[in-house]
Amino acid sequence: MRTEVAIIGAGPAGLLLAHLLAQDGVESIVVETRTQEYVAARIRAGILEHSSVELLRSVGLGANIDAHGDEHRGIYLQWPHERHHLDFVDLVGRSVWVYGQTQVQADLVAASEAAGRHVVYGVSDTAVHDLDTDRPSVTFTDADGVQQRIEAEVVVGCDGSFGVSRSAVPETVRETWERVYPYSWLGILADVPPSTDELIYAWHPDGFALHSMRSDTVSRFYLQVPNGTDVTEWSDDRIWDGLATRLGHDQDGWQLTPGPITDRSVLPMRSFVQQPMRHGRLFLAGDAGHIVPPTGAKGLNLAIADVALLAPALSALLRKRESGLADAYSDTALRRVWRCEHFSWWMTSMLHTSDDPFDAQLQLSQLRWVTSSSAGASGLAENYAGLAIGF
Ligand code: RFL
Ligand code: PHB
Repeated sequence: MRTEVAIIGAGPAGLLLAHLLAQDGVESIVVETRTQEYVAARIRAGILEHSSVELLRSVGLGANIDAHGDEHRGIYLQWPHERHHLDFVDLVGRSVWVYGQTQVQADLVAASEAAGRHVVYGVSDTAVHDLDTDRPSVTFTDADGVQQRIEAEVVVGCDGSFGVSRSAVPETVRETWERVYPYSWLGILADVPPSTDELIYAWHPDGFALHSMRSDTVSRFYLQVPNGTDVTEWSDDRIWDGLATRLGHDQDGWQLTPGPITDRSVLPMRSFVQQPMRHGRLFLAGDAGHIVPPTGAKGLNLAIADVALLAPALSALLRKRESGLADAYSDTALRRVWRCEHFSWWMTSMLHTSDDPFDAQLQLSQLRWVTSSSAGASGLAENYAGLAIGF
């Protein structure tokens, strides 16, 4: 096979990149290890930043967000006996949208199919070659067991945190940073209307809890749990009791309504960055280049921001033979990546409890400051609602 851009990974980064390139008339082929059904069913992120929504709307992917998404002015931050609303629209003039990654993925697949784009699902043994030349290639075994090769001008690794692209950058060139957190999230999806109008991020001596949502009838919750937690240790009753305690059921008349749990899983949390995000004719985008803990809701938004920068850079490189934007891509993307890395680490550190009582006092002091000072609140709001793409 021959194409201009070979894209590894059909998650949000890969499919959105293919969509943006096609708008500039640049051809691509996407290869994906999983089946289309598996990718479509994965339950992950839930919040779109202001800039992500603007970008998706500007490229014809906003209709379902406008019809089914839920615009939120802000979030609640709470600790025992106190709940405070931060209104991002008042603070920084930007809102966020509740619109699940599953829905984003479905919109991208629908657009990809409508345009007849080439996505190869169910591949194995993906490998990249000749990255130092202007004829790089990707090889893989297709679902029928046949060896395939895609010859391209550029290869983009959108293959997430367990992909192969990132390790194709030679060790002598790449630098990596990592932080592994001493806790995980137990996440559940429940068929019950949300008990809140906007997300609640709760600090509690028993551990962090988050009340999120997917729609008027589906709620999403997370509980801080120790690393290595076996999901079967958490019965439905234990989950709802833990959420009720941490989220403040019966405090000031607030009630948490439980319901049938339809999905549950444990997510480990880490921060990771690899730089540069380009080596020769290989570019990295999304989780392939960086990972954030989910507390700041940044993972999906960073993936969108990366490809929004990368698509015009590749169009200029391939259409006009201008390399300026492509040469600047890694540095430009990494400025925003590191800002989001810091914000995600900061939100995580402020809200997750440890065994050290000194930490708890620092966290409560920080929470009181963020919810009572307009400077503190605006800092959180600006980062949460999201910085401009290209920041
Ligand atoms: P994705 O979505 O992981 O897509 C990468 C795709 O590449 C495929 N792949 C390969 N394909 C071909 N050859 C190979 N060798 C391949 N290796 C991998 C994979 O099958 C996959 O389809 O990365 P992308 O596109 O960069 O998008 C990033 C976001 O998905 C990610 O940042 C967020 O979902 C992170 N994340 C969350 N972020 C939030 O903001 N809030 C959340 O609640 C939240 N929950 C999560 C998450 C990530 C999770 N992962 C990765 C384990 C929950 C989970 C479970
Ligand atoms: C979610 O709804 O899955 C979600 C929302 C906010 C976060 C993380 C996850 O910070």
